[in-house]
Amino acid sequence: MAEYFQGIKPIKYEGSDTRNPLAFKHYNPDEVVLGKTMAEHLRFAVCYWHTFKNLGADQFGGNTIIRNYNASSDAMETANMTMDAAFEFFTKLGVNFWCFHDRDIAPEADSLSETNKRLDKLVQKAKKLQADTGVKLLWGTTNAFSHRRFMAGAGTNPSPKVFAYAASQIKKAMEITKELGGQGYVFWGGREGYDTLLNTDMKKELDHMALLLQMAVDYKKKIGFKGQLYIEPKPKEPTKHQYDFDAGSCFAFLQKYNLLDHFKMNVEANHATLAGHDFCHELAFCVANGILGSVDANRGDMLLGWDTDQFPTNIYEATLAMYIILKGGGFTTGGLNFDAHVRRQSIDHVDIFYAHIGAMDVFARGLKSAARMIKDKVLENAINERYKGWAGELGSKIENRKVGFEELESYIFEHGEPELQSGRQELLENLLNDYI
Ligand code: XUL
Ligand code: CO
Repeated sequence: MAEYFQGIKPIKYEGSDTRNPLAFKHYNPDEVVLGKTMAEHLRFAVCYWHTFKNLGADQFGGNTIIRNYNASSDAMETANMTMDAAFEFFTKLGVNFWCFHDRDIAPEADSLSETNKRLDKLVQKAKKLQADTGVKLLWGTTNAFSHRRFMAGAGTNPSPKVFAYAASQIKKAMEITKELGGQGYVFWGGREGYDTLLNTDMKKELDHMALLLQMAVDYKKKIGFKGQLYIEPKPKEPTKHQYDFDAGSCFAFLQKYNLLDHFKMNVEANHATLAGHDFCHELAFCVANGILGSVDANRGDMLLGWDTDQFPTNIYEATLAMYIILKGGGFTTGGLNFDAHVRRQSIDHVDIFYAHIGAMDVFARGLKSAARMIKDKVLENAINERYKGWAGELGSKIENRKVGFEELESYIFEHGEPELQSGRQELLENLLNDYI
């Protein structure tokens, strides 16, 4: 079989002193941290769309990146070569998982049935490559946002015929995700939103979006797909406003439409910042509400207001993120999927290795620091101290609804002004830095 990443050997852990840029300094897959290996904690996944299909085009210019597996004028031959290259990459990098959209792996044909036949060919190939390499599918998904038929949305489209098309595509994508043993299935509502209220029936669109998800839940049961369903929040882009704005609005939506038992969140760092939150806020909200599922690990740029999908490099953020994830019980079906692409000037094949190695090392460092913080109970002790009043008599009376407004008023008349305490933010920031 052709080798696409020639000259690159499997990436090994060499420790923090190595100067080899094609080695891990911190990610040591078999090293045990808090009772599990780093590989089991972090569950790294490579995404197909950015890593193999993104060729550097942006709003102002076309492709800059030339790939040796993208070399055939025959679309199916290119799809086959791309998949061989992808599994070579997963294996050399040493990740255990991958993620894909249906349209990433097989090109669309003139009809849905023809497209599905093409997809089946590539799915059989992926099945064999998964068996040969041991690489597993973290999640599958549908691209129901790129084709012009979806310009006004998929589930939220004003036309029931487009809704039906999206449903058919999701049906097939769920089948192939099951066929490949996928541990999850993601819904990212790429165009499930609006550009102008002047042409939008918002209530109808929200109801229809829920209907599509309810049908997906029914079909999941019908085919016996055991994977976890996820919603991936994003506030805008491509539409002006997306209904899955952030974890909070998704949580409300799932409750309203009785879908909460069936979905968890796939939190993407860059989507969090677009929503005016930070990554850790979204993670903490999900943990607090029992809906953290998986993570799209990437970052935006402080000065650019769009979804730049850059590889994560911020050790501070990765530490706090891993702390929140570990405190939330860690990943079960989910993992850290690098929904990120190299910059358009990073045109060499080796650049996608550098990008992933750096990102994996960042999260490995984050994991190790977070584990030490958990062992030493640094934040836990400080937080317990801050809320300790709630363990006392007054606190437990309030929490157990033993008192109402009148009793609380009498309490204050009797005891007077509450004593105040420092929030200790600066001290805690210093402590966090000590662990990084
Ligand atoms: C888009 C995005 C998607 C989803 C999957 O911003 O993040 O790639 O992760 O459809
Ligand atoms: Co994403």
